[in-house]
Amino acid sequence: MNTKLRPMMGNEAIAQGAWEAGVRVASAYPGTPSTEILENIAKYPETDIFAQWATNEKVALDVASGASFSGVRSFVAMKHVGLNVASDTLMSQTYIGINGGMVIAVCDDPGIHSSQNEQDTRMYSRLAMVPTLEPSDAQEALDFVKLGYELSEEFDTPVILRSTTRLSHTRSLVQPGKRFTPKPLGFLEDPTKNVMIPGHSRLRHPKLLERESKLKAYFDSSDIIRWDKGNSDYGVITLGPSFTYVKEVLPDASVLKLGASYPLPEQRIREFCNSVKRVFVVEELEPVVENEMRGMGLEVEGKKYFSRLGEFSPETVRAGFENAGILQNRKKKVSVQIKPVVRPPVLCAGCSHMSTFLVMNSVDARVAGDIGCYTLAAVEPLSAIDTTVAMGSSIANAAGMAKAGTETKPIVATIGDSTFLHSGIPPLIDAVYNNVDITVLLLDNKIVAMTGGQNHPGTGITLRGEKTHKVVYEEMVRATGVKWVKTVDSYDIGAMLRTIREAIAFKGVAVVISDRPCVLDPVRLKGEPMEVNALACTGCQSCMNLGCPALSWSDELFEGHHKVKISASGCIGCSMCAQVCPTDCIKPAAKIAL
Ligand SMILES: Cc1ncc(C[n+]2csc(CCOP(=O)(O)OP(=O)(O)O)c2C)c(N)n1
Repeated sequence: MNTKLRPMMGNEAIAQGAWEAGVRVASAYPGTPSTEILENIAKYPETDIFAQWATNEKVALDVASGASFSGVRSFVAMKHVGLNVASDTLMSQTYIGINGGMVIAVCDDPGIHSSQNEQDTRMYSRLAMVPTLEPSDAQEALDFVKLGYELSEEFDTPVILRSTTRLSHTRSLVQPGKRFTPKPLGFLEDPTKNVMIPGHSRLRHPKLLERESKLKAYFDSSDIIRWDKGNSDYGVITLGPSFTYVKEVLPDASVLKLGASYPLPEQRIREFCNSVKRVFVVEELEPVVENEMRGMGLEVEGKKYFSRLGEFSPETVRAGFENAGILQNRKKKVSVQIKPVVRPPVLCAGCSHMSTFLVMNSVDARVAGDIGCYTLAAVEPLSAIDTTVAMGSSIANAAGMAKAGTETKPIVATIGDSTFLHSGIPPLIDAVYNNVDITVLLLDNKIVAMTGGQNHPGTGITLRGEKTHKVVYEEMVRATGVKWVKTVDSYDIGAMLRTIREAIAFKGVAVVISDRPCVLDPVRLKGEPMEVNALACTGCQSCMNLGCPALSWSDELFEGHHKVKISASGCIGCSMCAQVCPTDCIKPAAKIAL
């Protein structure tokens, strides 16, 4: 084992921490910014750690819970919204506590870089009364995972390790260590602890309250709550990556760094407040620490100067302290204004989602969308998605629209393969059970494309790249009671259009499976590029409506209007543009040359 200091991404350090802590079972569902944690755990030998992709976050937590019941250390990772899915288990697990230690890494996304919201996981810490550790850099991420297992086992509790995009995806130097191998404990026979029925839960609830006060006392004397003494005019209480911004902006300030955001070390906070004239809390997202301090009767300033929205940076933290009168307003520097070119995310050249959503427009459907790469079809030029709520919502949203009875358009739910397996099956059963008339379009691109191409039960390959059972969607869909199912290659736009029309005409739940692998994963597809015969192109816009990034308008004018050109390096030769061209002017490059 190489124990030399080396740069690691926060997520890599979390994985290293799990391995060093002797974790036996690790489970996750991918989601930015957490995905690389399990990908890195899977690099350690299987004899050390069993690592798996779960179908969703609740399943991931339940697998970890099972391993903990059996007396080994278990680990779970997810993005912040994943905890919504896993929260039902979390709320019982906190009553049960643990047998083998359990750490749940939850990665928040302040600034909504790649999520549907920017909820603050620290709210769940309070709801579930689960201790929550807040590393500021990659070394702490590693150390706090290990500490998490010690706390978990000492206080009989799952522990949340909270990261954010900045920490998860930034590299800093880390000192890796050796693996500790805890002795497996075996199953703990204790129904009052393991079986959550009212009579037992009632006995467990007071234990949570006891646990909370013991943890408070622990954090009051723990060195992860760090006090950097400085100027007594003001002091700053902060945590996570914000700590590094505060140190950069106010290197000599008195700072109380909270290595844990729940429960708060009340004694230390009071001492700190007594030592300075003004106290600021610098925390991203919700005023969680600030409000609890107010509840302790302390005078504190925070969100008045530091936003509840988005991600902090040294600049935003500096601006907050300028507004609070702690730092002088910097003179406006004369600077060259560099305006970055806006590059909105687009579907890839040749993405099979383009044709399916083009067809949605052709049939003028009311489209209940879901979450995945295909959500990009909501924006121009496709503009083909009417609603997007949360993972797995599309089918039940469509069912609700159908039952509302106000819709004049055909109602179609569109859902990706991973999302279908994550949370699309219960709503499909529901739709059949309640006799709704909708079409479901299952977009099987054979990968979790959105999060970077992970495997899932529909690919038949495990996290470690081993072959396993592969879900057969037609069989699964029929098993829910659906009577009308057809699979069609979405590169064949005509066939897709005919199939969708048939599905819409069917009374009841009809399922169309779009069968075409992602152009990037597992292998990058590159076929013979297409070319436009500029003499025949009328600039009619039909092909441009696909939103393919390999297509653009030519600079030169032909007969007074722009024509389409195709980037030979971008085009993968899928031919979808050629299929929709009314003048038949798009052909494989070699054919045009002839
Ligand atoms: C509860 C939750 N977990 C994870 C994610 C991250 N995430 C967004 S879309 C997606 C799955 C996308 O895969 P798929 O449905 O197959 O569509 P594709 O991107 O391949 O088109 C994931 C894991 C999320 N947004 N919400």
